[in-house]
Amino acid sequence: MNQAVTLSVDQGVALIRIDNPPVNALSPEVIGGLDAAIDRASGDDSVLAIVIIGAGRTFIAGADIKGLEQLAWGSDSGAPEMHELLQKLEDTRKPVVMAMHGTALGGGLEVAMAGHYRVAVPDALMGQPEVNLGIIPGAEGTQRLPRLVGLEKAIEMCVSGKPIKAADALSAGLIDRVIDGELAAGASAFAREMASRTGALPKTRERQDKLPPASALPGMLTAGRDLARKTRRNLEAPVAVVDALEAAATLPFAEGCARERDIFFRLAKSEQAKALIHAFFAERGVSKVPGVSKDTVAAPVHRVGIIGAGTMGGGIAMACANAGINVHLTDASQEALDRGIATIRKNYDVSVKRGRFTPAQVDERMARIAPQVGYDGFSDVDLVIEAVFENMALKKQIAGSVASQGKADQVFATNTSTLDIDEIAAATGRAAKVIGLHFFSPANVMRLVEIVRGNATSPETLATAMAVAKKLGKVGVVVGNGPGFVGNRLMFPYMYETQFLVEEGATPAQVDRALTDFGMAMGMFAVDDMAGLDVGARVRTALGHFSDPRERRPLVHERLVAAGRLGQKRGAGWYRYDEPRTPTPDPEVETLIRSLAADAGIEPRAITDDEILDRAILALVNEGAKALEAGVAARASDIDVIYVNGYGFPGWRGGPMFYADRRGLGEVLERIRAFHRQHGERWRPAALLVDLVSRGATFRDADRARRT
Ligand code: T1G
Repeated sequence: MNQAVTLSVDQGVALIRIDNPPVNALSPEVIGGLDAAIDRASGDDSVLAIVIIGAGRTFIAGADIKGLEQLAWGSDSGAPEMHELLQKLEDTRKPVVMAMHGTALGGGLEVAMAGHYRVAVPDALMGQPEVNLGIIPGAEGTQRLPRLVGLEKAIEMCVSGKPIKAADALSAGLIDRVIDGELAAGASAFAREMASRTGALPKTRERQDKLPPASALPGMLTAGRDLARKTRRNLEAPVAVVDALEAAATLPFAEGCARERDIFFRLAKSEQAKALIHAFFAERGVSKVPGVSKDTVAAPVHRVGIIGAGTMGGGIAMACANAGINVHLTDASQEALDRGIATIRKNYDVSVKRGRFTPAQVDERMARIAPQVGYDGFSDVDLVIEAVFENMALKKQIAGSVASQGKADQVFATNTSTLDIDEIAAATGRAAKVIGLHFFSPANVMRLVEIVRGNATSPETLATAMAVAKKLGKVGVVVGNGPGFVGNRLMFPYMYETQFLVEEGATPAQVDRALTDFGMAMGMFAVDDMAGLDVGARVRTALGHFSDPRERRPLVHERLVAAGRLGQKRGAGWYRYDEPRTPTPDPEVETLIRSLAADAGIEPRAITDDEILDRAILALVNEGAKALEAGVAARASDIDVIYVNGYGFPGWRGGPMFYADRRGLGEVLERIRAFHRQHGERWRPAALLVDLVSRGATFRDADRARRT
């Protein structure tokens, strides 16, 4: 036994408690402690049955991912050695009952499946999320899970990586009982019941009854591989996990486990595992903000006032209502308000059709959103979020009239994506309570929120905004107040590069295909059409881009706007949209591009996909380095989190800065220097990049140096 695992005996039940905060990860101490505890309980004649339970907020949330990170980067010391413990658990002669609350994930569920029985509280979550880290279950989970829930359910759980709730687990055969009352007591009672039974204890590894007949196998495996390829595009692990699950249905248990291990270790050192584990810790790292400690008091937020019921305001209202927060939603006119509420209702109806919410849940959420004209009650809300269209004068007027009326600890947030937070804050007379909360459309879906820190924003206001982002289930990344903050600041050089490429000979479709082949969720031209070309034009003007006449400026975008081709909402932009959201290349646009380029003396040439990718992605990287230099981004990993969660950058590449590291900053700098020679000032390499290359360092090294 050790600090991480304790044992107590009560009325014949040995209660083995795992206590390894914050999430009872399977560290070597936990594995060693469990092993010793089982030995003790097995050897104690007063013990009739054993219950294994987690202390704190959860059962075991998996192997220690810090160890997996070491394994991914080459040291074998991080590999979880679990086989002996699992065998010992299963071969114990006294009933072993796994009692689950919070999350039983990855290695945690694998430990649970080696027990003879499993019980859980109703809101416990159980799953094999390993594919989200670029690996597969490595502790015999791919061999035991199909034996408990059948091959199809096992494939669904392992390919999606999504956890299931206790009720689903019970009907699937993963657990034996749902415990409504106090878990330890309920599990102990269940264990005594099992101990009173005669007959052999059920060993999962010996179960065959749930495995499919050989005749059904090919169909299930094909469906599984199709599911993996369709729903987890470009990811290796979801396809590989089906191979391991196949072994469960075709090989004896021990051979199946060996097959699993081979696949596990091959993937554990893969580039995708490195990238996805980086993304995991990068996302957790955003909560470490200089000046904001665990002791900084965040004001509680139970009531929010949202100004503007348009696309953004409506989406933010839904995100708040989904998180159980009451919302006052206002707009300038009853008509605008009604339109906003109707859109919210329509979006919820779509969620019901997709099975995300029940009609009752929608009614509950709609009841939380109180539409009103005027600001009645706004002085008492905990947080005001202003989401009116991008106009400084209007935002300052609203900030001045609303924020100045607010109760003392009220926070005023603006959803601006381009405007100066400090200027808006100055209009309130209480700048310490003002912050930027930059949501991404659709705000009820997109996980990212840029939390924009103004010069006067207090640590408490920052802590409150970070807590609100977490409560909304968002990833809140704190950024500095600069033009375009971080996300948009990087996106513009990326977008302009794609527009220059089509002037030089590529087509929008070729550029977008190269980007989606690279793994981007959408090509840049399709994104521009979805967001609306007029929005891009307004932001460009607001940020003062191309105010220097010597600068090369894109030729086509403003002509499309002038022609009313604003994108999807007008059925035409860079593409034509006969079907609502299906882009079709439009020869009219290609003719326009060619003629404007010719007028500007630009000779069309053949452009490779490699050049497209380098000019687009490396524009992101170079600007990212400049954002770090300017201090608007605190860490390179924050930029990765912003691009993976807000701009459709592939998580399996870790994010633009991680991608550059893996590619080799030396090669990246060389390419950028070549573009600088060819295309001029806009490609001047960032000083930070030049410095890192000169020291043979990476963005990851720079982040680590910042942490110390
Ligand atoms: N290992 C190490 N640290 C972990 C961890 C883990 N498995 N899970 C969480 N943490 C840390 C996290 O970094 C953060 O630290 C703190 O806990 C709180 O996390 C053999 C090989 C459990 C649902 O993929 O999904 O088992 O920032 O902010 O929002 O087959 O954490 O405070 O310093 O996310 O309440 C499989 C990963 C591993 C689950 C809780 N397991 N974790 O969410 O808190 S692979 C997973 C989560 C495996 C086996 C294989 C979530 C959570 P810090 P948090 P949360």
